[in-house]
Amino acid sequence: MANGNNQRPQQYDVIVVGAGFSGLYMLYKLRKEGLSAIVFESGDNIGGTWFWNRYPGARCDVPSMQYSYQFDEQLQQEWEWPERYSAQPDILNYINHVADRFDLRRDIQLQTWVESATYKEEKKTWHVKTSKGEAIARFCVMATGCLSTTNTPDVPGIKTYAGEVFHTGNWPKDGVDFTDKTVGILGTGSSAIQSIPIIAQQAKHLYVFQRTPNFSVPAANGPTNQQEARDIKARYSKFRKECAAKVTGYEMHLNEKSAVEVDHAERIEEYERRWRNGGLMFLGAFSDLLLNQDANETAAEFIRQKISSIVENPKVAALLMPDHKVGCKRLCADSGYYATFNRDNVTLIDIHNNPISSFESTGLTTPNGKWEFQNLVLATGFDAMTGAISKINVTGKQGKSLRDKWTDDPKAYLGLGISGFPNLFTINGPGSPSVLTNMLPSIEQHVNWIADCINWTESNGFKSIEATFEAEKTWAEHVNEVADATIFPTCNSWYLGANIPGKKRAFLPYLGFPPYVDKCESVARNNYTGFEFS
Ligand code: N01
Repeated sequence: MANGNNQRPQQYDVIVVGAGFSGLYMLYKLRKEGLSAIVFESGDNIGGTWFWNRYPGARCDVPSMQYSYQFDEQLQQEWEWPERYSAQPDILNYINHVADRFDLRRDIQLQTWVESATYKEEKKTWHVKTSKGEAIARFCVMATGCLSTTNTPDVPGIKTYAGEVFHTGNWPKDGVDFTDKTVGILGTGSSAIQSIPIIAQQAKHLYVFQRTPNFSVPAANGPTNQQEARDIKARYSKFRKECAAKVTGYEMHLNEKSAVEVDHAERIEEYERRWRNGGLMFLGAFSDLLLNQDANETAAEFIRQKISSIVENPKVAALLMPDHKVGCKRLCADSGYYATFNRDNVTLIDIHNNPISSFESTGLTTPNGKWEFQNLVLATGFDAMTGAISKINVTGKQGKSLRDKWTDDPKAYLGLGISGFPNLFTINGPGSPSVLTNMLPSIEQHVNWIADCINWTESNGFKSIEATFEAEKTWAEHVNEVADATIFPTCNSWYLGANIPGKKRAFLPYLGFPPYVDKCESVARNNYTGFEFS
């Protein structure tokens, strides 16, 4: 545990920041390696993303049998997932089970906000200051999550709004009862698309303020297919390896054919099949949906037709139709989202053509009218990938601030190490596949790599390891080069940092789990090329 204010800082081999999926497995792994570690967590319990995102309808869009740890065979054999796509309480339950099963809690300090982390060059150690004291370690691992710093938009007058305000990414623990309330929701990304159908069932009236419509496909969630689960468990480790060989690190059932080379009937049949089966596998309908704009347009048009067939009011349907490429903003998976706009108690308000002029104490005004509501839900997303670390005052060599560095240039070598910041590792940092993949295998791959790297550094008698400026630069160029060959840069998304005013536009995640893993393994095999040691 960290000390109180008057004691000497506790010393560890490694300090880990964050007790979500990444931090928990990092702790488990470090212990296995015989290293001492402490995890600092700001929440009053563990779970990270799945602790904070308790909004109605919060659910994972990667199938449960894949969105789980694979490091322990017995765990993956014994655990039973109730649904095809897990709801937030079930995932949190699983995380808590893992923490107890592996006795992790004794090295996790909750309700501890990490204020700063400072690298002491002469000692080659990290000094971490928290809300509860100080601690020192040779290594520091940021397991702070890719989508954990909420974005609260700076709309004029928003602070004068007098009703209760809830952010989907920081939802009250005891839930919110919207019964008989008029509710406004700002944003129409994944979080909104999941919560809108449920809030609409409760609220007296729901106003949905939409700046950009999003593509969504049915999740087709339901109870776990027991036969399918048994089949996977019978060959779990082989199944995991097969998934790791997919570009996204999960099974997309990618069709090798091109959307523009098959005839219309075959194309529609494939889209219909995917639409019925549900989930993000829709993007695997053809091999070129993320690569070729014409191919992508066929999928976009298919979804627009679906919107038009579901939503009864043609004007509302037209407003819900995105004009960007499918997948350039993350595709959403829903349970009854479009049909919710057929309800009498739901109103869609376009704030793209008629932006919010201002908030007032009872609601907000657009050029088209004044909208009053008792509760406001902000489903306005996150400062992704760099936001959480940038909130901590991280100071590296020569007193350089990581926040300043990332303001100009948000990059990390392999999303793992940062030049100027020795002995600091990021799990799923900028330049890692992370958010374009199934997060769980990505997390485990990073943790395993970091643990091996720490071991190698120490066993070779080095006191510090640092990504070189050149390796970091070359990797970031490669990340962007790969993205430029896809449809990803064609719209404003959080992948590009475009949702945060003033944030430098750069494609943050790396597309391609298998080549990424190969690269990391090759770097390690060759005595950590791109890193320097002292
Ligand atoms: O956030 P978002 P999210 N005025 O950034 C709008 C993961 N996730 O929390 O597009 C008005 O996608 C913004 O509008 P625009 C998943 O990776 C996964 O929904 O910028 N509107 C947008 O509509 C996901 O992609 C799951 O024009 C403003 C919305 O707010 C990621 O988290 C579930 C605004 C934000 O959408 C983030 O999703 C949930 C402003 N000033 C989340 N600022 C699953 O596994 C922002 N908006 C299923």
